[in-house]
Amino acid sequence: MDENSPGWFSGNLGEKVNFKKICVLGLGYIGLPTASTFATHGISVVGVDVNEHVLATLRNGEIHIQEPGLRTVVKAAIRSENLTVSNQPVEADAFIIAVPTPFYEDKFGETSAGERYKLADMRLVISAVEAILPVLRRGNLVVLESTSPPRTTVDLVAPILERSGLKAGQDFLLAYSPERVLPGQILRELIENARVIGGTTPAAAQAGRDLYSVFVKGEIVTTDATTAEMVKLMENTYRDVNIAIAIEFSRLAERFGVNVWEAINIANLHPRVKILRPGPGVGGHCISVDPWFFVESAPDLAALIHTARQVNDAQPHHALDLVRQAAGGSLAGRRIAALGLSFKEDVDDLRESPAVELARLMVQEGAEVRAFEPNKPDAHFDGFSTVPTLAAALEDAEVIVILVADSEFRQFQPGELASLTPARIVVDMRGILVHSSWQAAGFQVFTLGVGLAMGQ
Ligand code: SAJ
Repeated sequence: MDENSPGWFSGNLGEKVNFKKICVLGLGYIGLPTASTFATHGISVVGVDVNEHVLATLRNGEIHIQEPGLRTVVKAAIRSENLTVSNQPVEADAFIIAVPTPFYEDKFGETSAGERYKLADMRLVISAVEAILPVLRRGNLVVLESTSPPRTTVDLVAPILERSGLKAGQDFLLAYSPERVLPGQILRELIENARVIGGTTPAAAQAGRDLYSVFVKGEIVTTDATTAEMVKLMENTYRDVNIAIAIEFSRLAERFGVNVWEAINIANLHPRVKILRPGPGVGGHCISVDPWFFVESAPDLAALIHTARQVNDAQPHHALDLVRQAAGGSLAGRRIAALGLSFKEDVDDLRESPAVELARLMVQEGAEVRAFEPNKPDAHFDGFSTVPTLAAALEDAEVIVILVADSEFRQFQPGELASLTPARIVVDMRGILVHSSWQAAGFQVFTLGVGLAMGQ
């Protein structure tokens, strides 16, 4: 449906709304950059979070998450006095909800074929919407940014807000606008990416456009709220399914004695093929979560999406087989340096990280794991510890496992590394090591997706 579709944009779009003051609920990876960017663009912003530690950190001029450039923007926002923080919303022209939507760890749905699927935990969205109720006023705009199952804005958010006695579309404006930024590049993508605003009414979409055009330089596309919700889920599901096929190719390559990395590079020379990269699994708080929202909402229609999730979720176990093989058949008592714990390269985010999962599985098999994550040197887990330096992880290791393609690891010189460790076995889960130079330095190299016929 486009803006000219009959019946959709037939209403009065209203005057251009001039937003002076907004409230951003949830000061995490999306809310904090969003709040700060609005503030540095002259809008008065109250950032709301229920976590007192987060508020105290921000009040002290510090930040609680790592993201390139974020500290500078937050500091500028606070210095300008346009950004203040609070534990509850205040009256404002617009409210942006950017709280997490995880899934339940202990509750599952079941398909008619008896297969389990994960269920979205919407409690943080519900409490954020409820927190707005006492301060919601006629003429306000409320925007949900949290990734959510289709129809959440219409079926979950609107009825809660209407408990105020005000009616969505009539007394206040309600829209859905997903964030689409890539961790590691959030501040640039927030401004430059195209943005979709889905209104529950045309006027709401238009007001959303007025709000985000304060800083968005990419194209702003308006549509209805449920389409915008689906767009977000489609983007991440598309990526998840494509990673699943890359992972399946890597398993096939191992079976057939092929180097999948070479095969992918060659296949990608085809003008209409763009195969992604296999790895130890799919993590983070988006790609490994969002496809479940489709499965949950329509299990009978989402078989391919469900299978892709199962392939990706099983991958740490497959990666474990490779480590076991590299270690000579058993991990019991073996000292393993696990390099990289974050869900992907060059970020500090360990949520849903396949690297953490793989480290846990190695520990369960009796390995002594010393993990080093350059972007988060002080993480703690049951059964294994992180060490603050690469040297500490390597000093008495027998096997080195590279889990994440951090820039630091990409620049490894095998000769230098050999002087830091007695280990002469290295397992590469990301296809970043050049076998010949590592072999020349005395290492035996095992790479995910590289079949044994490649001469290991
Ligand atoms: N991964 C692979 N192989 C690849 C690409 C990724 O194994 O070829 C793995 C990564 O290692 C990681 C996971 O997938 O574990 C996800 O990483 P990612 O870089 O694909 O995506 P995210 O989670 O950092 O960000 C995604 C982005 N969505 C898309 O690219 C469609 C981002 O634009 C979204 O804003 C973000 O999800 C989100 O918040 O939804």
